[in-house]
Amino acid sequence: MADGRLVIGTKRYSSWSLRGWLMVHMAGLDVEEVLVPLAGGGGTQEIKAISPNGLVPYLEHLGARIWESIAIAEYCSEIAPTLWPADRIARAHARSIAAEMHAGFRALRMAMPMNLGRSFPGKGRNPECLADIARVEAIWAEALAAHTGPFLFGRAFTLADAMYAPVVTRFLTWQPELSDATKAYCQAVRAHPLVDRWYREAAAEPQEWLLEKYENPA
Ligand SMILES: N[C@@H](CCC(=O)N[C@@H](CS)C(=O)NCC(=O)O)C(=O)O
Repeated sequence: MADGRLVIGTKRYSSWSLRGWLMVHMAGLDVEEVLVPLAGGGGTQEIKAISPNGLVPYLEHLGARIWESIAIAEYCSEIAPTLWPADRIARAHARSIAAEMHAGFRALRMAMPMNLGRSFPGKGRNPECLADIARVEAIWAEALAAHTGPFLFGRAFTLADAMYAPVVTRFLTWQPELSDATKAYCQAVRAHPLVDRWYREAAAEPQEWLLEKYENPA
């Protein structure tokens, strides 16, 4: 029997679920995956009935109940401390940029929602979204330059990379103008075995789960 469960939404669309799922798999937790298809517009009643904040990801593990992806990151790092960088200063940096992702980039998230099955080059751009993209690129450039890649803090895929993985998918879908360093980082994240697995599982989801709002954005 599994040690608990991870509740997530539709893999094609649920960016926060991708974060939690990556973290739980990186930590090697033995949990059952419970996937609730998103209804769209935040109206998934089944999720509201299960999760304390009415949102996914939601983790139950050996008596602990954890919601909010940043809290799931910290819980997973208690089980697997190497998921944050070993160096204190790098770890503080990684936690800071993970927290910045958790708290912000609303314009980017609104203008370029995650859709792993589509490509919308040239669309979704507005000044606020482009400002968010510029800040993401600056964050990534600083970390990549300091730790020489391919991931933000060097050779290991850390919890900071997990927090930004859905941004990578947005960049691949919406294809804004990006630096070469950003594009190389996006390719490294896309090629990570867990990210690739999530993409394959998203592609296998039933047609009935597709939402018009995300398939044909304005
Ligand atoms: N701050 C939350 C955000 C979670 C969130 O917004 N999740 C969305 C899915 S990506 C959700 O559960 N929506 C509920 C719904 O669509 O009914 C976190 O960090 O986990």
